[in-house]
Amino acid sequence: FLIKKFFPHTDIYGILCENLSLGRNNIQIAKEMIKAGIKIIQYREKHKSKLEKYKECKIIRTLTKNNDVFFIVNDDVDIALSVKADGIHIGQEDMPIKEVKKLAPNMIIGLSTHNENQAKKAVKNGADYIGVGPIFKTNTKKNIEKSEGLNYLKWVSENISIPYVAIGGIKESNILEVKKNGGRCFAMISEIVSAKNIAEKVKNIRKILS
Ligand code: TZP
Ligand code: MG
Repeated sequence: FLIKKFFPHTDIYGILCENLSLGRNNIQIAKEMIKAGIKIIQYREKHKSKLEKYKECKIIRTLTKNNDVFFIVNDDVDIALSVKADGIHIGQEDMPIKEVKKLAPNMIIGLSTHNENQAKKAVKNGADYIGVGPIFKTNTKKNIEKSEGLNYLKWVSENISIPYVAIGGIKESNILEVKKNGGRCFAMISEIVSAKNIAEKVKNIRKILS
């Protein structure tokens, strides 16, 4: 199954966010991420019209496909389907996972979780992977449910059988701590998209992880 190919190893899960990208656009950042060797990219854009998001996803789908990069769309199941993304990522306040599965039966579905109950429920309802966080305090996502952070991650690593991705405030400076608490795949927004030199940032992070 496709997900096995992308999630078993310790690595970076890149998430786009144009507002934090120092004036560069999502397409440029996606190209930089690909050049840096990131193998999972999520399109997450809360401030654009459906049409703009669709157009960007269409381009990023081609770029990711040509470079063997896994492409996940946040929130918009319709866009994910129409550009033939590899997966869709949803949150606790989005459509129920069972309904998303009905709409997109062949797509990887990721669900953000913030506590043990949500994680267990995600597994029961058939999520392919879960987001685990916020691990640390972050300014990137406001109004996020609190989590026990590293303790919650540790619990997931010991109790949950599906792939999981740590997220929230992860940086080069604290990623080793995340790894020590069970982190295997690390989702980052600001640390990557706000890096002046993304390739160098990724290289430095990988050095720390290895
Ligand atoms: N979900 C949980 S925390 C978060 C999301 C989308 C934001 C992560 O952004 P950053 O900049 O890596 O802290
Ligand atoms: Mg959402």
